[in-house]
Amino acid sequence: MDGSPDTARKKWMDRAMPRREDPVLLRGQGRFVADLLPPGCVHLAFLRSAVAGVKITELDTSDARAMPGVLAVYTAHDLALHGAQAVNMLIPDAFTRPFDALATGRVDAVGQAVAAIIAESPEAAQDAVEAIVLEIDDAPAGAAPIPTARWAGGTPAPAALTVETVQDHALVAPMPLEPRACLAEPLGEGLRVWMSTQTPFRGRDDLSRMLGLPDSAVQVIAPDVGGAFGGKASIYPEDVMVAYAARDLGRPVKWVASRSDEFAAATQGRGARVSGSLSVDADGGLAALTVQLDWRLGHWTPYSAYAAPRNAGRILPGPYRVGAVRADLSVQPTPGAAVNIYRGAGRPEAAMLMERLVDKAAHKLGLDPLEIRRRNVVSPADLPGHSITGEWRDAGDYPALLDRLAQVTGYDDLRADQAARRKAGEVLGLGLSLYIEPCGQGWETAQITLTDAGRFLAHTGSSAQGQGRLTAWAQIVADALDVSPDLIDVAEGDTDDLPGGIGALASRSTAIGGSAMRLAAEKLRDQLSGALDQTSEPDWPADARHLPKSARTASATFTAPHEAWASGAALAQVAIDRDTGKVTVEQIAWVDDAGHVVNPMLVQGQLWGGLAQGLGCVLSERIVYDGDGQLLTGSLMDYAVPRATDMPRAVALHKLPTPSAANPLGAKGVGEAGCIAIPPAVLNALQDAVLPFTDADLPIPATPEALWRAINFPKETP
Ligand code: SMO
Repeated sequence: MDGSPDTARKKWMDRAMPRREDPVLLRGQGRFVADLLPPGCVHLAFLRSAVAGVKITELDTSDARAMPGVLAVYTAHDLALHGAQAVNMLIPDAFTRPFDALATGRVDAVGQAVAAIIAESPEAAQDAVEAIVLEIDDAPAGAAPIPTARWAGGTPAPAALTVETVQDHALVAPMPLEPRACLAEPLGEGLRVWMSTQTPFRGRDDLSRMLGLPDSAVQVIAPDVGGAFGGKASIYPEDVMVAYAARDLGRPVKWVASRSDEFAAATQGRGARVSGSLSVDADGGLAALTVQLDWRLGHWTPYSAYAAPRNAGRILPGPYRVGAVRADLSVQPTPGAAVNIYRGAGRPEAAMLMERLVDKAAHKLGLDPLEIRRRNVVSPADLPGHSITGEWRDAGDYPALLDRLAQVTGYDDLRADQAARRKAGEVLGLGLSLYIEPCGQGWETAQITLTDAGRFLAHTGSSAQGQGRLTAWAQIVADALDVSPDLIDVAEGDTDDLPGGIGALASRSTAIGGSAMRLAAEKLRDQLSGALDQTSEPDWPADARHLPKSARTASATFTAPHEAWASGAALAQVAIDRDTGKVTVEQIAWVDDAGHVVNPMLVQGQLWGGLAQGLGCVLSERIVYDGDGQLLTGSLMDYAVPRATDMPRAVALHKLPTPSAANPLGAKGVGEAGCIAIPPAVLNALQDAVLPFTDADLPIPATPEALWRAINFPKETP
């Protein structure tokens, strides 16, 4: 990036305009934060703690300050910050634990930043990190679980038996392809900050507050962002440090995380212990559900820390009718990285619990898993409507999802086939899941302008991280304006373009961001057609570009009256190698209700991506800390993300759309569906596969070792 910040920004904007005449997919025009280097830019490196649960007894930076190329060294004592980052208190009785930009007195997590070095090159900064003297003493911190919330409703019905399970979800890493990065440039009285984030406006609000600047003095731009999955939904200590140093030194400051930094210091997902008991009557009718959700939160609370536990609690009992529900939540600060939303955000935990409990009840009663679900699903006649705990739920047809799944898979034949292959010695399982998925609440903004050139420039307050969102929004705008999508340019990710916005998370981008786009487009269409001379047939939209500028821009904010709730059903067929425990996912069949679909190809991409991450959660991914808070899975050598060879042999995606009653598009969310649908279907299939050996609960993830033990040493399986 050459030239002044303004030239750089103009280049970025020019590049953001699609070049549709060029069909080549790899154009080398991606611009991520790591690709940007304004003149005079200096580089920031952190000294990160290698241990946790300690107090700092000595922190000597004098040698580091004297190293060649070093411009500044910061410790907590050198910082003067105002206030703390915001936390969305979705659980009102919960606690907040704001982060320290640099560790203050003690260290609670491996990877926590203790000092920051600014140098002329990234290498010089890193070299100087080695010259800092850090002495520590053991000071373990213990924090008890804090009971915070309860969701309850109904009256228990008479029951014949009760099944129970305890699910310890492994912590997992969101693992976007692009690690976090931040670049802050002094600009006038304030800052321009390039950040790899899902939520540029929240970044602006947090940074301006913590730096003591007005909102208007901080511009945040999220350029190309290479994935996020919830891991870039909150501002981080590193972002604040970068912005602070840029202000302090009056120079552009850049920091790019390594993969190791991300393992230790990016937010993680899941990690909760979910215990449940379900009583059923002799016909398999669900009588009562009691759940304990124990959520670990890591050492600081990101903005959406409470979104996941709240989702898990409030969506129980999932798509089923039950006599009574009671779910209690406790939250707990834990040594280790902060725990935040990760693709699915609490919905996977709720689905995993219900789907296992329902299967266990079916097994006890000698019912087929499909049959017990059919007997208990909420009727479409009751939707939209309120759940037993008072949640508004969108239109949907859960029985039809099950029927379609049974039909497209030839379910009865699959069961017969399984019996035959089992007789021949194979370890084979079939598993079902049925899920619901609330998809984001609140508002989003949009603004559309007809340019002098006769093209429409659409700004969204939402953002994009590689999902192809620009294409979907262009389609929505084109549809409302009745023009070709080729005439629409979409811009996102720059807080100077709109007064406010939220971003891309909670599967809300089409339902809420898209609805805002549609409202703005309808408004612009009415404005333009009202201003056009109607005496002759106008050439639309070409004639409209000659209208006064004021008539050529329209803005809208869409506030969703309700969340859109998606739903779906999935079937997994798995085979386990009895000598190695290796799992082959032979097929996934999946019927998804994402409501009105704007772009089927993008939806398919979301389903596939979520499926892959869902497989990771149930089969292989786990962050492990030892008893001292030491991170044992700090690299991709120790942390097993699924690879191409782990993908299912066959995947069949089917749609059964019921339009949402919560927005004018009728759209629901789909981005997180794979992480909700796939893990319970696969875990149920694995439990079904090992049933000839043991009915003990498998761990999450169910690794090859755990499966091998279940098959070969079933009595020793806990
Ligand atoms: S886990 Mo998402 O980015 O709401």
